[in-house]
Amino acid sequence: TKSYCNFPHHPNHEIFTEIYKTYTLPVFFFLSVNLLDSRTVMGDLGWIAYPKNGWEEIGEVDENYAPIHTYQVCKVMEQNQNNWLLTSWISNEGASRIFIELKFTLRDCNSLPGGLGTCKETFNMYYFESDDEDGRNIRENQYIKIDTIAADESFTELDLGDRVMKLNTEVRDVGPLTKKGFYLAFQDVGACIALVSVRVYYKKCPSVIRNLARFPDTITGADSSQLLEVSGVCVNHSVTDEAPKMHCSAEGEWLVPIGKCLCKAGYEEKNNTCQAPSPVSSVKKGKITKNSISLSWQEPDRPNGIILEYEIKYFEKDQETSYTIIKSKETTITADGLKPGSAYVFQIRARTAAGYGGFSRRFEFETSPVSVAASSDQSQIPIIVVSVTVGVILLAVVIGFLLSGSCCDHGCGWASSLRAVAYPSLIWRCGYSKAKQDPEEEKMHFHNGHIKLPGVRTYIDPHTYEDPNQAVHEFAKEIEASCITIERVIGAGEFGEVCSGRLKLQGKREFPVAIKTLKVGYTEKQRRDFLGEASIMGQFDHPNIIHLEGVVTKSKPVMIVTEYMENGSLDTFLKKNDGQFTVIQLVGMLRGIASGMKYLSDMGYVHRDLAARNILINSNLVCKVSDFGLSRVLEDDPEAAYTTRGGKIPIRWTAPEAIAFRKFTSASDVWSYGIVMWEVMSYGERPYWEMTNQDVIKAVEEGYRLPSPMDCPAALYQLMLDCWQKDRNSRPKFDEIVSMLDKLIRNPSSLKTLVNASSRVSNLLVEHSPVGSGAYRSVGEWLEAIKMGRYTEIFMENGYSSMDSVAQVTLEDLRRLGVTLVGHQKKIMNSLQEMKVQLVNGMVPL
Ligand code: ACK
Repeated sequence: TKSYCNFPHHPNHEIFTEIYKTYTLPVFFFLSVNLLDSRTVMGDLGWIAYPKNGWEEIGEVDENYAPIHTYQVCKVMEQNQNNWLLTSWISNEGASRIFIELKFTLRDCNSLPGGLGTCKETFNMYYFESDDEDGRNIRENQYIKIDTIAADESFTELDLGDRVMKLNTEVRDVGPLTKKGFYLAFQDVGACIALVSVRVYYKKCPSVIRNLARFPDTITGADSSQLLEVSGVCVNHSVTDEAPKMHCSAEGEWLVPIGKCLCKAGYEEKNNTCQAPSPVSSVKKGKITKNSISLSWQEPDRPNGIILEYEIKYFEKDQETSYTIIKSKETTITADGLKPGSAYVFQIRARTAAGYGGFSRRFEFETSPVSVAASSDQSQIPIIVVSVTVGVILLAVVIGFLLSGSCCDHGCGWASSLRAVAYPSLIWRCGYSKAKQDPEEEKMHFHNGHIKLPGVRTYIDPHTYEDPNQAVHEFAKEIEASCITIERVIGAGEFGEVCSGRLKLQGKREFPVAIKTLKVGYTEKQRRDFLGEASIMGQFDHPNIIHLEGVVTKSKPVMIVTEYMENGSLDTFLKKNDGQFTVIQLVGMLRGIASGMKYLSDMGYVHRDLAARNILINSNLVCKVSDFGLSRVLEDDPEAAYTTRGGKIPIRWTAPEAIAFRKFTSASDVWSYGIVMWEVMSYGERPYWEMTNQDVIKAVEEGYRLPSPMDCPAALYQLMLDCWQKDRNSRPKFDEIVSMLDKLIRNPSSLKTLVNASSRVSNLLVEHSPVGSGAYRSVGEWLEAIKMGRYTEIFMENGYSSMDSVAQVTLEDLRRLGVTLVGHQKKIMNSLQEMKVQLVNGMVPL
């Protein structure tokens, strides 16, 4: 039988090496922990074949003389084959779900010379659990079948000739496991197989620090859809704000962080720790001789504890590899034993009980040259003059300090100009103006008809301030323009460009920000409206609300500075990443938005323009509500259209009562939230597609609602429908939405039930849905309609040029065509399924 098999690895070593290269390419296994990898076992695998003349190990070695454990069997000519290959005992190391990855080649039966009725193209994989190594020899029927394994790619004589390697990779998972380990078994029933490698592994979510909480290495759950809720432990010097939790998915990903820790008073957050003092920022030289340099410095701006000592590192310029460290409890030192006339670089850092802070920037000073030191007293005159001048300036600075506070506190007056002369580095020290830091406390001083209830913060409409500038400075910190570096323009806002850049505040590391600018030539009203957004945003403090860093009003251009959200607006982001997220990830985004909206509604703030385009998303996929325009007639929203009553409203997102009689409430925000849910689950599809605003108003009034997005869990679609109840009092409140989403996240199997194709169809606004819009004239039109236009060419090239031929496409075909993203496969298959349902119902002819 060997002649039929002629496996590429045996005896043709050259071809084998090619296979080996293929399968040793790095894949994604960084979250998996191997329990067995036959490729890396140097000695005997200890596997048993039964009967003895069935599976056989091929005693090959690779180019490094490492053994290659490949087993083959090829009894395709003989009847009733039942060949077992049993592995040795594999400990599961506490994992309750394990994965088995098989690499194998399989001979195509059709390619064998005629009459091979006995030839098979599959084999079976089994397992048997046991607590120890006894039990491998139990009877076959006690093994539990995992699956029948078929090849995606079988090879023929022709392939051998072409040396085309068709190595199959199949992965199966098994769980829940209840014992300490298990055996695997491979049963051949008459195929021509070479089992090239077996890898057994489990997955885990690796330990991580998020929101200042440490989450341990966590083995994934037993169920493939299970999310394990894991509690985090606050890092040193931090305390719980809201109990930190995350969810470890079956794929080994951390999802849906909830809660956070905060650094204790006196500590600041740095690289996920609350550890250390801030760097020393100002270092002055003192006496300098030809062999020594004296230095003094000030305590770090933020010691974050008691400074125990300083570490001073110095080295001769360009000789960094050889440096000296001095430790000192004082804020002065003298470095001696230096070379005359040479430049030295100094860096200083402080240590508290929490450890060392970062080093200061490099300060460079030069020792006196020999000639100067050795020369007459006269040569010292310039030094004395300089010293006296510096002394005078220093005195002026000290007085300046006493009189006017710091430059960054009050703008740069005469004192700061002097300081700029004396300490060039100081003019870069930036900070906030003395704006009131805690609006809660300050609110007591500003009546404006608002009474602060204990424990309940309420939103104050900036309109209630006679002087809008007062409102801005009540809630927003003034930032000096010199603290901001603008890097690039990222978009256009109503009032001017939106830029990305960096903000460097005193005692803080520089960090990225978004900067909205007010264009030149603005009117007073435009300025007021522009800054109004900051007055609103500045009142909020929530992880799902865009955070205001501050405003620049004292110089031009006027700017609003917010945290930077790497992935920009949610609608664009989802469109760009169509089909790429798990349902849990999407629900995580929705949970964040709902949580932000709950906060806003608790504050008594009605958003009025909640839509995916007004949600920003960062690199951790955290969504934050943004766009708090003061003129809540939505001048700046391109989606907003004038209603018959003259208001400007984003019709598709707005509740009927708000459109009809401007009844904007948190309940109308809930309606909009339902539309956002729909946008998210359909990856940024436009609500009601290309229907006109008038048609949308009419359809909604007549009781039509958007159909479920494709692949949408029924529970989520039900929640959308609840948000779109005509009676606003029947809609859920945001806190109920948050609880509902939390429940779904904790119990992901509840998300498995999808809205089925036929009920989706019956609920469609049929004439407007791209999927339901019936007879597509071409394959291209159909693929475009479901946003899969990128595959049109591949379909056409492979003979799927008519809708009739497309109707026959199977999942296997899609894979063969190179549609490898599961999200895309689902989208295409569901659309086909839907068209078939419509056909059966006689609704839409194909
Ligand atoms: O979709 P985008 O990239 O995200 O394009 C728009 C653009 O500016 C005009 O609004 C982006 N944008 C607005 N605020 C921020 C922010 N805080 N972080 C990052 N991008 C932002 C938005």
